[in-house]
Formats: sequence, structure tokens, C-alpha cells
Amino acid sequence: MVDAIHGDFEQKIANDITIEPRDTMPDDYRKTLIRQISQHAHSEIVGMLPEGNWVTRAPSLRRKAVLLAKIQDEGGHGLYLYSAAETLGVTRDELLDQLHSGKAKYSSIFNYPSLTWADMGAIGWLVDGAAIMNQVPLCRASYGPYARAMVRICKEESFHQRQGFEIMHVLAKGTEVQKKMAQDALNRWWWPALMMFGPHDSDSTNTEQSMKWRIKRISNDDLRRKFVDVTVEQTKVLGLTVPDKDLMWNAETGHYDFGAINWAEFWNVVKGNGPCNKQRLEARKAAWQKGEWVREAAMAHAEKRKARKEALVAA
Ligand code: BYC
Repeated sequence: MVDAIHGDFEQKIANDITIEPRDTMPDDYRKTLIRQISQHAHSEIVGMLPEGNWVTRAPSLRRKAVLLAKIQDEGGHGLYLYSAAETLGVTRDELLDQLHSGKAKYSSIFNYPSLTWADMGAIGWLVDGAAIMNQVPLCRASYGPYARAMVRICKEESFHQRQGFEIMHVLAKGTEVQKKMAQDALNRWWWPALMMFGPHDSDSTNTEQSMKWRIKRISNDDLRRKFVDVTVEQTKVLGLTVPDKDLMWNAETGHYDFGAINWAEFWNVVKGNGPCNKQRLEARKAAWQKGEWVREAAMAHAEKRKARKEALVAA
């Protein structure tokens, strides 16, 4: 169907004109966006949990305040993303039902435990670092509400990454025990961080179509390679070692070659059998149940305000 202002959907995509909620769009485009944006939103709110584990044990008041602010940002990212998904005609309740029933996916990375304080550094540095690499191109995604939400999210993620790197830097330049702790966190988070980018392009079911629709701008493997190139250099600054014996600079390609990813582990985690999948889902469900009175109170307040406004208009 042709839109008089910008031409049809395909033309808008070809001309990099964003698709907006009221525009005509193919059903599959809408479905893909709901899938990706909601998975992303779920990842943000599940991603609050491994860090929440360390709020009461942060080593100083400053560290605690920073960690709290970061976790709060992630809750905010979830809200922007759920709102963006809602513009596609799905309700937040439907999306949360899918999360709570275990039907919806969220990022594999958040099913790993945060065992020491150094994990707060590794999560910020590696997990948020991988997230930025993946999300900066999404600021140019073809769907307007998603692209605009990503702009603010990326700015905040960038601060998160730096605070993570700073924690790692302090530990890596500290006592022998602290350095060991930093190395151990790097060892445990490195491979799961590489898995965050998703399966190899040859095994990725959605990439080809999502790139045609300009939702995704860069493929899973290309983003992963960019991440390795940048992060290996940062590891050198820390004086730590990437846990990959096959990692080697390749002068011909101008990129690092790196070892094989354990895809069996990745799919096992995605299917719900990772170290913390059960715990994460239980925590989200409990938070939803405990929050019922807050939702009810907010609705009652909103209805009261609406009634007062209507009465004023009528008077
Ligand atoms: N974990 O065809 P593919 C954050 C699934 S939050 C689980 O390549 P696509 C942060 C994939 O869904 C980080 N599942 O998929 C928060 C698909 O299954 P379905 C989250 C994964 O969508 C707090 C199947 O595998 N970021 O930044 O083209 C603190 C085949 O994959 C994963 C986003 O969500 C995975 N890692 O590409 C700190 C960004 N990877 O859905 C940080 C937005 C793949 O067909 N999302 N799968 O059943 C994306 O950019 C893309 O969805 C992905 C995957 C690159 C993740």
C-alpha cells in the first residue's frame, strides 16, 4: 500500500526514513520488532539481578551509590524498551506474561552467577561493552521508537562500561589477591560475553531479513569481531590475560583471530538450563507479585487524577 508522503514501506526502508507506529508495515516486520525489542527489554530487567546481588556488599559508599545508579538505569532501559514495543500493538502485560512463563528469551549472559566484587567490574566492562557494540548500530534501526530509545540507552551504557573498566583497573593494579580476583572474573565472563552477540551468521535465523529491513545494521559475527579487537587492547592496559590460547593478531585481516565458542553451552543456557536461569525467573516472578500493590495504587491514583481533571473541564 502506498503512503502519499513517503512512498511505501520498502521505499522508506531504502531511503532510510524511519517507520513510525501508525505507518503501514508488513506483519513479519512488526513481529520481528516485538520479538527483538521485548527480548531486549527483558534482558535489561533480568540484567539488574546479578548486580543487585552485590549492592549490600559493595566495598565503599561510593561504589554502592554508583552500582545502585547503574542498576536503576537498567530498570529505566527496560521501561523505554517496553514502551517502544507497546507502540507495535502488544501490551506490557502480554510481554511480561511471556517472560514469567519462560516463553520469552532474554540475553544468555544474565544466567551466569556474580561470584565476587570483581564480577561487577567484569560485567560493566565486558557485558556493557558488548551491549554498546551491539546497540550503537541500533540507534539507526529503521523503527523510529526503537532507534530513539537506543540513543539514550547507549549514552548510559557508555558510562556503565567505563565504571566497570575502572573497577577492573583498580583491582588489576592492586594487591596480588585483587589482581587474581580480576583475572578470575575475566576468565569467567569472557566467553559468555562473546556469546551475547548470538550465533554465527551462518546459523543466525533472523539476521538476513533483519538486515534487509535495516533493523540490524551489522551482523552478529562482525560485531563480535569488533568487540574482540577493542577489548583485547583494553585487557593489555589492565595487564590481564584473555582466556583464549588461540587468540592471535592476524596482520592480513587486520583483526584478532580467536578460539572456537562453545555453542553447546550457549544453546543450553538459551534453552533454560544455564547456572542461574531458574533463579533469575523466580526472582522476576517474585518481584512482579510483590509489586502488585504498587501497580494497584498507581492505577487508583491515575484514575483519581483523571476524574478530577474531567470534573474541572465539566465545571
Ligand atoms: N541470548 O537469529 P539470531 C544489556 C537467540 S541487555 C539469548 O542471530 P537476532 C544489558 C535469538 O533471539 C543485552 N538468545 O537472532 C542489560 C534467536 O531466537 P528467536 C541484550 C539469543 O535477533 C543489563 C536465536 O537465538 N541486548 O545490554 O537476529 C546490564 C537465533 O539468533 C542470544 C539486546 O537484546 C543471546 N545472547 O540477533 C548490562 C540487543 N543471541 O528470537 C547490559 C537487541 C541470539 O528467533 N537484540 N539469541 O527465538 C539484538 O541485537 C539481537 O536480537 C541479537 C540476536 C544480536 C541479540
